[in-house]
Amino acid sequence: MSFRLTEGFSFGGVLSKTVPPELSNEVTPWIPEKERNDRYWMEQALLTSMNSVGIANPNPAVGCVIVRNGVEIARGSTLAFGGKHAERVAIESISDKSLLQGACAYVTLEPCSHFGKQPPCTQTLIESGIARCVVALADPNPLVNWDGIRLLKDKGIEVCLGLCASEAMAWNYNFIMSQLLNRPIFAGKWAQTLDGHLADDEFTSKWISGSSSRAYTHWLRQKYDAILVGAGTVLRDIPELSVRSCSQPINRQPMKIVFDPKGRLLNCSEHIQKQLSEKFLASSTPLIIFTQEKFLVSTHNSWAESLKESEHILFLTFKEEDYFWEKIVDYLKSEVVKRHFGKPLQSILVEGGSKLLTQLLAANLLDICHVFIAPILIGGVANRIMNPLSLSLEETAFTSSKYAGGKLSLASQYKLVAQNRLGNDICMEFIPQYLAEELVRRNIFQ
Ligand code: AOF
Ligand code: ZN
Repeated sequence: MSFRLTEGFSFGGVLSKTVPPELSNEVTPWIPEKERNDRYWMEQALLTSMNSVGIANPNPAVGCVIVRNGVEIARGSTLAFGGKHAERVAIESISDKSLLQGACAYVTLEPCSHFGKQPPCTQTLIESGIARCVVALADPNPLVNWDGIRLLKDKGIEVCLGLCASEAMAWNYNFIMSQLLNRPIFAGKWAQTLDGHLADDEFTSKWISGSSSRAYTHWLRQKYDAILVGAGTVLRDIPELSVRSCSQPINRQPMKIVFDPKGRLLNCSEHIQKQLSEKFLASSTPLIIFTQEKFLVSTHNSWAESLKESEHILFLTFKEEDYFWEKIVDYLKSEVVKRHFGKPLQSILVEGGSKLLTQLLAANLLDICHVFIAPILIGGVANRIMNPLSLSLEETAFTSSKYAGGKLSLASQYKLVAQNRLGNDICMEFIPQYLAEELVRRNIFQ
C-alpha cells in the first residue's frame, strides 16, 4: 500500500470539514463508508481526531472509537500536550465498564506501551477487557514502535494494522516525520498561477487563490506550531498570520517567525512601524526574529529598542559566515526556543515569499508542500520559486546549496500524496521523494 490519500482527504484531514459550512460544497467531497464495518469506524476515529487539531502537539492528535456489537459506546481524542491520550479519554467516558468486555477499539495510531507523561494505553486497553483493536498506523516513537501491538497480541487481543494508514499518516505527518528526522519539520505553503507566479510584478498576491483555499490554509495554520515568513512579506503585506476564517474548532494561534537576514524590521519607516503595531504585532502570540548579529548590535533607534525589550519577541542571530539554515534548525531545537514557545517546537509552516521558499527548497528542507494552483495566467518576470535570478548574490550565498539550474536531469523529485479541488483552485500536497522512500524503507508503506 502506497502513501496516497482518498479523494476529499487532505493533510488537514477531511477537507470539507476544514472550511466553514458555507464553503464546504466548493471542495472535493469525501465519500465516507456507508456500511458499519471496520473502515466506517476507523473513519469515525479519524474524524474524531480532528477535534484535537493543534492542541496535542508535539504529541500526535489521535482518535479512538469503541464499538460493541456494531454500536458505538465511546469516542475520544488526545487532550493537550502532556494530557490524556485518546484511548483513556474514550474509556473513561463509559460509566458502565462491563460494556467494554469483548468490544473493539479503533485507534488512528498504535496505542503507547511506555510510561511518559501518561501511563501506557496498552495497559488501559488490556485491563478494559476489549477483544479486538484496529490500528491505522504503527507509532515510530522508539519508546513504542510496535511494542504496543506486540503487548496487545500477547494478551490475546486480536490486532489488525494498516486500515486508513495513509490518512492517519497525513494527519500525523508532523509528529511522524519529526520523529524520523529528529528535527522540526518545515512545510511549504504557496498559491501560484498556471505560469508559476506567486505574485505579480507589483508584488500583489492577495487574489491568486480563492476563499476556500484560504480557509483551508487557516485550518492548516493551527496544525503547525509556527508560521515562518520573510521580512519582505511582513513589510509589504503587514500580515496577521492568524487562524480565523476556517471551520471550528479554532484551538490555537501559531507562533510567528520572521526571517530577516538584513535587519529590515529593526530599521523600517515610522509609517510601517505604526502598521506593524496595529496588525502584525497586535496579538501577544510569541514571535521569533532571525537576523544577523551585526544588525541587532548596531541598530539603536527607539523602535528597535522597543522590539528588543518586548517579552513576546525573541531575537536569534547568526553571523554572515554561518551556514545559517543549519544554525536555524539548531536554534529551533534549542531550549531557548522551547522556553519561548512553551513546549518543544515540532513543525513550521513556511508561507513565503518566493525568495524564502526558494532558499528552503534549494536547501532541501521542505518536508511537505501544500501548493494551491489557480487557473490564471499573469506573465511577467517576478515572484517565481526556484529562480536563482530573483535572488541577490548575498541571498544566493546564504542558501549554499545547488539549484537544478534549469536542467530536468537535476530536478528535485516529489511524490504527490493528495490532490483536491477548492473552488476554482487545485491543491496539490506532496513530499520529497527521498522521504517517501524512507517510509517504504521503514516498512510504514510499500
Ligand atoms: C497513544 N494515544 O492519544 C497519543 C499517543 O508523554 P506521553 O505519555 O503523553 O506520551 C507521548 C507519546 O505517546 C507520543 O510521543 C506518542 O508516541 C504517543 N502518543 N499514544 O496511545 C494517544 N497521543
Ligand atoms: Zn497512549
